[in-house]
Amino acid sequence: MSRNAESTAFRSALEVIRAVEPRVADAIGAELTDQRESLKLIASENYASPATLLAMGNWFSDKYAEGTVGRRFYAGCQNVDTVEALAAEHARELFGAAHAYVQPHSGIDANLVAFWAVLADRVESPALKKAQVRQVNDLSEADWFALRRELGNQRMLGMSLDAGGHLTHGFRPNISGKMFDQRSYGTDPTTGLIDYDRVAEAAREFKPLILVGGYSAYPRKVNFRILREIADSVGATFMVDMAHFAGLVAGKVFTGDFDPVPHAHIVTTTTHKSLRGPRGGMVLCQPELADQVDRGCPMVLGGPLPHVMAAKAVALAEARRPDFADYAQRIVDNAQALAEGLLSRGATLVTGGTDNHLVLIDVSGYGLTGRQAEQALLDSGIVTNRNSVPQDPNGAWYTSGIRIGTPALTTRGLGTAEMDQTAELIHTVLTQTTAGANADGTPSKAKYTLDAGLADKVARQATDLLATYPLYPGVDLS
Ligand code: DSN
Repeated sequence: MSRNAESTAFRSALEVIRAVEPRVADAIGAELTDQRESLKLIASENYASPATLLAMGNWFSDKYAEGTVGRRFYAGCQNVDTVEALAAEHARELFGAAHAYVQPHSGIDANLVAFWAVLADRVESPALKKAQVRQVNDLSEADWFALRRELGNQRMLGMSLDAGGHLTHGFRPNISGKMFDQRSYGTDPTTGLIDYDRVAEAAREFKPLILVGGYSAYPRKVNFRILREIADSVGATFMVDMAHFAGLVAGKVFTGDFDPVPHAHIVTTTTHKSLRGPRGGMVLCQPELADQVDRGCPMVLGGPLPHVMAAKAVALAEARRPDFADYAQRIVDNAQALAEGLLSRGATLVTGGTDNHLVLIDVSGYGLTGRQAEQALLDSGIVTNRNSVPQDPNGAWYTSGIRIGTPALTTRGLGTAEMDQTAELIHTVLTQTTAGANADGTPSKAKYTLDAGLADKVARQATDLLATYPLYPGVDLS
């Protein structure tokens, strides 16, 4: 396929948009420039292919298609059926899953679908059954009280947010923390690693209905075979949220005990992180949960997004190609090179390194909070996000960590040599940034000082580093 086709497609699209609201066309163009010029190290971001992006920009967006393939609540869904069935088939084949549900709009949607599927499967609730046969509007007030009573206080055990778990795994401000009586497992304070004996102990004491594995800021592999054994020992359903590392599972970097799909009863994911697809979610499950999962609409979801399901089909087809396995391996090679580069320059990393796509720097060693470090790096053209570290004294807003990941830069083609240069740039910024003070002289967790000339110099070096690896090389908007 010619590069010219990509330029023509995106240029024409912008021309059409510009005729209606030029400021939107300008913002889309500016976003491409910004993404091209910055060193994107946000562990949960990537660059979807032009084919994936284009599959979303069309009239599939106009179609309602509540229901499932071949069983819709609207007429005229034959083409939506085609793309939804294709996306599900690619997902099943790619991950070796018995069943795939590709309608969730996001990771939280996917997790909510999974939670409700497990509740419906495991909890005897006549009121829920009524709700699920699409009589939600017919439920009386007494039915709703019964539903709350029957489902309430079910227990969930997931990884704590500050140890690297996700807010949808039972964090109190999230709906998951309100739906469930929740308890969390952390990591060993010395090694930073999951202590499976402690997880087993917590499971024995708490007896959860659902044991959740998976993370968004844990830089190591997780042994899903052991977690499944723990779940089985207490009669829990084992759910894994593989949103962050789905690309490493797809690319067969995580296999055996580290592949969640053969071990978990139900697996959720987003499609836009290391998997490199469109922004969206997905649920994979074992056959006995399939019917419940397919009731995601109307329990949790409204109409699916057919344009995004089309893009999921494209991206999943891409991930089934042999070169995706090479890409997935390079993500990990790059993360390890980045970790080595930082360690050799004196940085402190949570768990002392990585064996996945992300690295968590404890920036307290530089005398900074995560917020100060994040902003100083951004001033220098390096896009990261602040993140709690285990037992973080600065909480979830200021934090003591910076999370960095390699899926995006690996997509651009950067390799291990460039990761060492990236480590040098990060280290330079962090060593040259000084924590600021509040007006009353007390230490500030947000203010900082970084010489503007140095920040500009690093930003230029970052741009130079990226120059050899253009982003969307086939797209010329000029
Ligand atoms: N926001 C995602 C992340 O950055 O990890 C998770 O939801």
